[in-house]
Formats: sequence, C-alpha cells, structure tokens
Amino acid sequence: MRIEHAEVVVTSPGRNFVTLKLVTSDGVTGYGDATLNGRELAVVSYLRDHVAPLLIGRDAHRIEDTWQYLYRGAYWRGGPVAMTAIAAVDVALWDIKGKVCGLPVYQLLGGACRDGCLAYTHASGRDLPELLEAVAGKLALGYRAVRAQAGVPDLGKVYGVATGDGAYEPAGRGARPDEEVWDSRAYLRHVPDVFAALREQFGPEPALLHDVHHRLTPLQAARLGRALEPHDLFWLEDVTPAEDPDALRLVRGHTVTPLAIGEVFNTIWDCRTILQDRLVDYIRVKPSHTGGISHVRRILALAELSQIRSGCHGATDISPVGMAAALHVGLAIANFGIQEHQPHDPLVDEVFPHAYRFADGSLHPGDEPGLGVSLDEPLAARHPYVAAYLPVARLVDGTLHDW
Ligand code: EZ4
Ligand code: CO
Repeated sequence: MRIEHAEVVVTSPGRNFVTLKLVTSDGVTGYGDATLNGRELAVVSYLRDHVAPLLIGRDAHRIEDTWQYLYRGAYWRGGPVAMTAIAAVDVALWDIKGKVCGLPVYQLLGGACRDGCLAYTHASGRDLPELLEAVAGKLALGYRAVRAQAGVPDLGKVYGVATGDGAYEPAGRGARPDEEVWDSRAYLRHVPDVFAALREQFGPEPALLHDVHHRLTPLQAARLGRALEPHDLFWLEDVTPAEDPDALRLVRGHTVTPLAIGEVFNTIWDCRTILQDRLVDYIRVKPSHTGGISHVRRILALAELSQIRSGCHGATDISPVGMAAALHVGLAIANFGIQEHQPHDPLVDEVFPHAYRFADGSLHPGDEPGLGVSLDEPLAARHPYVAAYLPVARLVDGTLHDW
C-alpha cells in the first residue's frame, strides 16, 4: 500500500488550521494536524515543498521508518516547524493504519487503559465575580477540572482572559501581533487571592489549574507556588521559560505545588532533563508539534519512569485531528494525567466532523477506525487562510517580555 497523494489543506473557520491529507494506492485517506499558531505557512511550505514529494511512492505502513527518514534524513533536526510537519505525517499514517485494520488507533496502541480521558477546560473573568460565574458554568457542564485565569487590577488585556462574551482565543487576526502590557508584581499580588476565593466558593473537590505562560523568574515562581499551596492546585503551568530546566529545579526546591510544562517542546531531547530529574509532575507534549503519536509515546514512556503523567496541550490551535490523536494516546497509556479541552467553535467542528465526545468530565476518542476525524473539504475551502498572530508582551517600560 503506497502513498499516492499528499496534499496540504489550509482553512480558517474562525481561526487557522493546517491539515495534511495523505491518500494511499488503495484509496485510504489519513489526516494529520500541521497547525503551528502564528507560523502556519512555514509548515505549509515545509510539507508542500520538502516533504510531500518524498512521501509519494513510500509504503504507507512503514510509520516508524518514515518518521526516521524525515527526522534523521533532513540533517537539520528538531524545532517547531519541522516537528509539526513530521507530526502531521506520523498522525496521518496512524490514521491510515487504523482504517486499514478497521480499528480505532487506541486499539493499535495497546487498547484502552481507562474508560475515558479526564478533561479540564478554561474559565476566565476580567474580575473575580466574572471568574466565579465562569467556573460555576464549566462545573455545571460536567467538568471536574477547570483552569482559572483572572484579570489583574490595573493591567489591560491579560493572557487567558476572554475580553468579550466569546471563548478566549489568543491569536488575533491581522498583519501584526497585538501588544499587551505585563507586570509580574501586580500579577503576583493578585493570583493567591483569586484561588482563595475559588476554594471558598467551590470547596476542596474541583481540580483547579492555572497557567503562568512562561513569564516569571525562578524566585517569583517559587514564591507563587508556595503562596498557592493552601489552595491545592492540580497544577501550576509554565511558571518559567520552558527552555531552562535549571529554573524549574530552583522552583521545585521551594514548593510542593504540582508543576506542568512542555506545550512548546518539540522533541524528547527538549524534555529529557526535566523528565529524568523529575522537575515537573505533568508533561504537556501532544502529538501535534511534537513529532506525532510515535514520538509522544516515547516521551510519555520516559515520563513514566519518573512518575510523571501526561497533560496534553489541547488549546483551540490543536485541530480536531490533533485532539483526536492526543485522545487515542491518552486512552492507551498507563500514565495518563489529564487532557486540556478548549472546545472549538461549532464551525470548526463542522469542518472537521469527529467521533470524539465529551461526557461526565471526560473525553473519549470514539470507536471509528483510525482517528475518527474527517475533513469537509468544500466547507474548508469556503474559509481561506487569514493572517493571524499570537500577541507579544512588553513590560510597563516597553521592554519586550515573554508572552
Ligand atoms: O497560548 O495554544 O495552555 N494553553 C496555552 C495556550 C497557548 C496557545 C498558543 O498557541 O498556553 O493558550
Ligand atoms: Co499553557
């Protein structure tokens, strides 16, 4: 069974998605998510100009060999663009293998280890009353775990906080990124009060998470972790810039608040020190951006040695194809932790009809052969690419900071 056709589909049903479509000589179609938020067209070119021509004629069953061919064969290894492209090929080939076998991908990975994947969703509020109402709304939907992000007094737009009635979407359409102002001290003064109020309102049971988005120094992060200890967070995410494991080592030495990191990692090499030295409790790699199902399984197997669990990134820029891939892996591994679930706009779900379902606080990938996601190409074509960027952050004095 040869790969006969490789095509990159770009669509923007409210936000941009890049999808690799592979078709075999037997007429089996597989999809892979190739979306890299704010740098979409770089992956399109990587796939279209440099990968697709190499795939034509290859044996579609040889997933691992194709992965090695694209990773080692490029000579230039790693990084978000290449690893997102390789991820798309890998995921599309697992989709094909599942369809050929007539089995959902999680069955090929060893079968279900649990009934469903515990999911957390996002709640935000510009002020405390708005946040309390948002969290109550998510719990009412059946979520047992909620990520809470609040506006900071005297700061404008803050990461993770929806500005209107709609869901939070960080990427803004337009030719240039928006600029936000950031003040770590104002933020640090406010966050512990937010979680005290949440615990007072909702009691000890719901799992509460929070994302710092890589903005603090190690000492600031250590102090925040300590200040949040009485409020029993499920995790505190991305406290310091992810490329610096020693920063986490310092944080770890000062707080028992569980830590999560890794949504910007692309290979097992990016994770190795953090996993081997047990510097976090949850690792946020996902098949999209991290070399696909094959590579993420390796990372999660390494994590298992250190009792670290999965916490796959599942923001809106992970397409339904990428979400499905994460769910098939999550269902089948022993050290699953939690799955981020920021539901897509209904139009996105129409463009990518999918079998995965949310019920009673958990997600299940469904039992369709392969990933269980398809692509409505005519509908996708009606929503062409629109330039969009993640914001940048500056300190009050204008210094560029981590967004
Ligand atoms: O900012 O996915 O935990 N979720 C996040 C996301 C990221 C976006 C970047 O593309 O940090 O909101
Ligand atoms: Co995050």
